[in-house]
Amino acid sequence: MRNFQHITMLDIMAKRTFVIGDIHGALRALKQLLLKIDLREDDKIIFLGDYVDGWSESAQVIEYLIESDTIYNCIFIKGNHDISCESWLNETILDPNWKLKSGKLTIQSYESFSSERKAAHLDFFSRMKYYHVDEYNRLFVHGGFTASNGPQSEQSKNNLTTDRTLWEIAIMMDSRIKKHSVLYPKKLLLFNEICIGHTPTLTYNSDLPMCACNVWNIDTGAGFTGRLSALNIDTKEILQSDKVLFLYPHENGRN
Ligand SMILES: [Mn+2]
Repeated sequence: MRNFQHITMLDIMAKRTFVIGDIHGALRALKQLLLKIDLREDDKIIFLGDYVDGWSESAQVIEYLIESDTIYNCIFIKGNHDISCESWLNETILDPNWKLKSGKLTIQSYESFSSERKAAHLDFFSRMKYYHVDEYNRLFVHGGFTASNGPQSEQSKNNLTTDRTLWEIAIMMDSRIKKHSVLYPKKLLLFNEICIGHTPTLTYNSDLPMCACNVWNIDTGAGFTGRLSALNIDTKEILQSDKVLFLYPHENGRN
């Protein structure tokens, strides 16, 4: 039988994995959240993408993530907004609207950055993963996937950053339909768990991470009126920043 002290020691020694949702330029929320997590050096952090566009510190968020990567075990998933920012840094703008709308503050945030730092950021964007599957067959992706065989078979990698149908399938499912039922979506069974961002839970009047079937949505609307969230994927403990709009009182974010 394990005594209490033994369990406590195991808890302390357990490696933790946190999944963090869409940041959207909110460096203050990110710093606050990481303090709440009280990170240890052997923790793993999986960031679900959309680091930029929204609040005024997009370039600073990227700089902070590059730094964090040297201290902690981090995995960076690529979001649709990151693709836009990467294209701009690369001088191959795909969407001219980005410069005028969601990218406007992001471009401003780069004003004080040298060309060397911009090149380092471009390199960082280019190294982000479109999806990650861990040793427990858990999938981490920004949007979702449509291919029935899984994200590796997706027609276009960009779909992985923009898809909402995976989440829509999960959330529409009747909770009485269990995994062994023929009605259960086969796609979801490819993975033990799936973590996504991209579709703010604010859409469903919640600023907490949501779970539907085996899909966890951790985009709790930090770019809008919500908070930045972290989910401990093993214990399902949730940590959150303050409402981001209170951290940037003179800004509008993506609202
Ligand atoms: Mn987003």
